[in-house]
Amino acid sequence: MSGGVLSHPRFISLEGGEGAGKSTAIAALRDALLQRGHEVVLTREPGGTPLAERIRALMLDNRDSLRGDGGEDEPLSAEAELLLVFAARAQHVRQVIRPALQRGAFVVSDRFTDSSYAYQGDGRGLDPAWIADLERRAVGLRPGLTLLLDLDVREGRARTAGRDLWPDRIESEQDDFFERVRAGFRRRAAAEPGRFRVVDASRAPGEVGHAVAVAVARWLEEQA
Ligand code: Z5A
Repeated sequence: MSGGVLSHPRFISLEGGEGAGKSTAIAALRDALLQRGHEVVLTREPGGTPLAERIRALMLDNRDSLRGDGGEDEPLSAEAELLLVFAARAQHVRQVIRPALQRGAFVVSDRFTDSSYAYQGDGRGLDPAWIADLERRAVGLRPGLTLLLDLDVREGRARTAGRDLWPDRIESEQDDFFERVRAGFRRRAAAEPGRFRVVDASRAPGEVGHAVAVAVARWLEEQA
């Protein structure tokens, strides 16, 4: 327990910047757990439930979901963005994550609250004390293990360049935003070495997957 937030040993998150390879690495992580006979629930944030996925679409859509009736743009404020990701998370934790943990499954989430500290805190400049308060009141749960896939910002963006016809609201940010996000993730990892494992994501996908599987295997041994 840390400040009213419970750390759960079967709850694992993957974090990192755009193009870090989380979707690819998550398969290696799932396989490492399945090989040991565990039930694994893969999920993602923002999202993971039908309602939370609708909130995700609202938060990330750059095109028309935020237009008023007259067709005028209505920019989403940083504050509203933060509250939307926490609304989605509150729902996700209660509908999916806690029930799965309670029945003994491992839950692997592509992003969790560390992303809010990095993107809304370091990226948008919102007060981390407010984020901590939301984490405590609306979530109350933290992963026991967080794998941070660390990658040079330009390299990550080069990997995803041209992927989407319309980049989403976050993808449309400039490099300096993503540099602040990366620095925020690295600072959190350095401050919590017991929870974080930093993986060099510049290597080939197979090597990154192997590093993730090894990190999880070691962590499971430490828990035994
Ligand atoms: N967000 C937030 O602001 N606050 C919050 O609290 C939360 C989230 C929870 C989610 O969108 C956005 O929400 C995210 C933060 C924000 N925005 N950003 N940036 P998302 O889930 O769509 O975005 P993402 O998590 O960044 O997804 P991504 O860009 O697809 O990254 P990824 O999952 O880490 O990468 P990937 O899909 O595995 O791979 C991307 C490409 O790189 C693909 O073409 C791969 O073939 C290639 N790849 C992967 N690994 C390698 C290696 N090792 N070498 C070469 N190429 C590779």
